[in-house]
Amino acid sequence: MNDVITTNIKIFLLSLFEQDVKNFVVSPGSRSTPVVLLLAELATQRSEINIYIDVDERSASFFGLGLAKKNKIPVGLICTSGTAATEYASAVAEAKLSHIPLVVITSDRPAELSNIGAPQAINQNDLYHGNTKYFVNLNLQDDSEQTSKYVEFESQRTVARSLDYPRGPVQINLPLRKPLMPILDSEDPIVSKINFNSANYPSAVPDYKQILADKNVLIIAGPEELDYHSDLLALAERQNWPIMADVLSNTRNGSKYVINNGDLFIKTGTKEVLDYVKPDVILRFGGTLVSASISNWLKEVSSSAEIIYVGDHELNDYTLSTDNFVAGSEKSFIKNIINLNLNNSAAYFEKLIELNNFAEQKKNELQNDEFSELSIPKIIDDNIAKSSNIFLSNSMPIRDFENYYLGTKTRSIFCNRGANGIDGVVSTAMATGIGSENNVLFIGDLALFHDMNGLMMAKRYQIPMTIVVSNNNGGGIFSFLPQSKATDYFETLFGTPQDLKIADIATLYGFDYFQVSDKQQAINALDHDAKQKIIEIQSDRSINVKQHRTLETKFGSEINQFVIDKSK
Ligand SMILES: Cc1ncc(C[n+]2csc(CCOP(=O)(O)OP(=O)(O)O)c2C)c(N)n1
Repeated sequence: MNDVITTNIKIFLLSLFEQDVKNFVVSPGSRSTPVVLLLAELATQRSEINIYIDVDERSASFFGLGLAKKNKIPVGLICTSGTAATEYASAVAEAKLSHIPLVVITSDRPAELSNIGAPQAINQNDLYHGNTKYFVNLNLQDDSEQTSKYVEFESQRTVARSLDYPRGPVQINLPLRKPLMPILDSEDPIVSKINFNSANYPSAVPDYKQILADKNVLIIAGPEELDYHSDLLALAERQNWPIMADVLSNTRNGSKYVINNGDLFIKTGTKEVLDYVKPDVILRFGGTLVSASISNWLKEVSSSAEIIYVGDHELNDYTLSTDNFVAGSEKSFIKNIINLNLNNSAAYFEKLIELNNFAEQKKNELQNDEFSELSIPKIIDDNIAKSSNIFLSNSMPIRDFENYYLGTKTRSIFCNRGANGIDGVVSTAMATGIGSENNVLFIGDLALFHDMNGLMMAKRYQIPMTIVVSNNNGGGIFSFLPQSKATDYFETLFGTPQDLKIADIATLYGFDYFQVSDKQQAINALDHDAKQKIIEIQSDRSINVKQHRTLETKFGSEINQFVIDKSK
């Protein structure tokens, strides 16, 4: 016979399993004992269950975020009571903003140990308030059939809530009373799957034919975790609409409909260029754009262009420029408009693509084979396996990829771009590398130091990973910002050089290490068959700013001239 705690925890875990929670990241502790022991036992019976162990809850939560990002199914995080649970806060905030389903399971003291000074007892009720979609305190120790039925229902519904659009994190708090040892090798209760279906998606789209017919339509594809990229490309092809593709849209894959230089056009273009690219209608997909220039431009063009924003992004639009929100499935929306007969000419599409091709060629000529931070995106793209994933850190790696990554292959590109944190980048990247043979993380020195514990997971699970570190000894982004003029204080407050040796980090975690100072060395290092390696590229923050600005100025005058010539 099972005791109550064993029965209800088994029901809880089987319920999670029924709702597809099969990956768990567990951090050790005492209060979670019955949950993790029964989970470990369940994993011996169900091969689909994977349990990853990470002693650092902060890193564990980002690792869970990475697993959910990659596999697009919810991941369970399990920790003990106390500050362990607060360590999850940053990853939970990121998950909320980037719509990643995380099921955060926090073990807790029982009610009678609250607020009386019991050890390791903090207030865990709705701990991530505002950053989770749902919170429930699940009492597993009431000896009643009704409680067991409730556990079965509520744990399944909570997972469903994490998957309900827009997806996001949920917290299940488990107050547990001693004795905490469950009965192992005992019979499993029967748990049935409950189906949660959504009828929210529009089955028919309002009459967009009127808005879209005979118009210059520009698709803007923003960062996206969901899988509708091929539908979007098919739409572009069918209707002859160009796609201005954010680097995180996962649509930069060599399609001739894709414009990868949107940020540079808008950042460096004169009024003539902006007029040249101006559409009548913008169809927006995906989340907040990496490019601040395109976001600002949206505000300007909204006075003359109709902007339709499609998707499950909580109707978020910080540019405040949308005229029509279409909340719901992008796939359904695309299905509804792809075959509309809109009588569009291909002229707008052709002129934008021509401009983009010219821009791409000029950009490469202007870089002139110089080895700099600017050249890293292309070197990485040209010299890693076709199937390799790329994880980009904030802040310069993602920005440089936005501008200098053409994208000719079908790759998954990841970044923690909900809250743009430099915390947890290594841990998240490691998880996205699980199950893939080739993975690259491109990161700055500070973000690497911030989350060095993430490398423990690489070592423990032998995750194949090439880490390319652009080491400019501090925060490179700040040299682009107005505070760089406060020279008396800048280095101390913003530059923050750490003078740490990256080679020592490689040694500590068992990575091979390469320091490269020219393009050929970088290519050789990328090509090296070490399964786990760190490639360090040293650079200088002030030279880096100059290189960016010089290239942008030259690029701007080339495209301005191109547009003037075309308009003659
Ligand atoms: C958790 C967190 N703390 C601080 C910041 C602010 N921040 C943004 S970029 C940055 C510096 C990053 O430096 P590095 O990783 O070396 O990359 P680089 O800017 O040189 O490309 C900082 C501190 C942040 N985004 N997230």
